[in-house]
Amino acid sequence: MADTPAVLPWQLRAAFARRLSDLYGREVPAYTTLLEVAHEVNSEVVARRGAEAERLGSVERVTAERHGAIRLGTPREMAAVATVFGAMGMHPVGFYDLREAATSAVPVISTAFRPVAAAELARNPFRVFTSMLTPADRRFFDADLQARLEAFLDAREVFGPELLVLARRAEAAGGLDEADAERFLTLAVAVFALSREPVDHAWYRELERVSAVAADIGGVRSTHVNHLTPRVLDIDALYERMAARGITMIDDIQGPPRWDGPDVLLRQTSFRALDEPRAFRLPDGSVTTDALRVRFGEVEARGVALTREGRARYDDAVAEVAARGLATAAERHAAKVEVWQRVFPRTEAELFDAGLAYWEQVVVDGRTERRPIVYEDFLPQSAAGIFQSNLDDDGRRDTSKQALERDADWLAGALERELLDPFELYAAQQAASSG
Ligand code: OOG
Ligand code: NI
Repeated sequence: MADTPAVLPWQLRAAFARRLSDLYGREVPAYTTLLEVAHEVNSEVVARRGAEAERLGSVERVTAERHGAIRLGTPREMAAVATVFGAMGMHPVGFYDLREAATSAVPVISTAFRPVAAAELARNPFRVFTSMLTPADRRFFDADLQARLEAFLDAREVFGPELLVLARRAEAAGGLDEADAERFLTLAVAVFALSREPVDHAWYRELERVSAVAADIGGVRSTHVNHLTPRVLDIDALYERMAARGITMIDDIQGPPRWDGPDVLLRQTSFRALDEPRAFRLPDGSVTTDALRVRFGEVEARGVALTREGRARYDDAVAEVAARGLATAAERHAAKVEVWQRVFPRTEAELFDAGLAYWEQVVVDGRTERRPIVYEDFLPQSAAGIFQSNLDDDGRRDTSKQALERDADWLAGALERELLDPFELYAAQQAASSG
């Protein structure tokens, strides 16, 4: 049998997450402020509430936890990133169609790469929300723009051959030796650094008129991390404290409301995208500096994973609140609380008994007890809200045109690997725990 490699997939994942976080902190200083406030809030919650605060994850795990968001252009890039994340023990889970979930022009479909085994999640839960542009969707791009966009994307090389060779080696061998690991991490992190190469001004602005997201993806010859998101134990406290530090937050906390029942799924909020200086090449060949606002900071609080039935209740509740068309964040929040009190039980035990949420059987002091399984995934409505609240312009979409069919099977084909179903993963974890 071959020797165990010196650097295991989870160690690559943890090191990648740490280096990406350092990079993003240098590029977007407000992210560092967000991390400071998140640490402050987490320590205070644990000091105040003790062990109960750690029911959904130890303070060490929660404080180290991050998700990233990246945006790519082609099936080839998606297959390449799947190989790179595969080397780190991260697998594609779930299909999200943000074209449908967003009211402004967000022409992407997405998945999340993450560890799936409970032991791997416990070692390091780093996950990356990964979106892919859909240039063939006529509601956004006419045939001429599609052709030019695809030609532009096909001509760029985001993931170089050396990185892919190392990634394949890591996946096949279950890790890398020290020297290869160092090279792999250096190359992988470099992919997501903001490029200094001048952006073609006319091309970028042409795409931007259709969709700011399309311009961010297809207007440049490289990619970059869009945001990195720490996890907090009290997102309401964090929201207030960021505002007090002078950082403008978006209006809402997306997802479930603050209420006196169990925390379910995921609550998220973000600070607005900041101006970042970027070099542009003008039609006459000269280079100038302008500002782009695409990258932002986000924070999240995680709750218990819901079953399909629980999730259907959640989706109905969100739709009911949205249908009221309320004008302010305070009104929307109050409406959510009111709906929640009607549709969700007040205790975790009732959620479990009704088959609405997943649990894991654990033995505590000789007694078996049901513990919540934490939601490790994302929410399409919240993701759309996060995308949207950071666009200055809604872009345009022609709904009289035929939508491009894209589904989980199509995405699995593009990724050249199995696309896992989050519900099945949670159900298997629950079943395994109770023998
Ligand atoms: C992704 C937006 C969605 C989340 O956490 O739901 C997201 C993006 O802006 O690329 O990050
Ligand atoms: Ni995010």
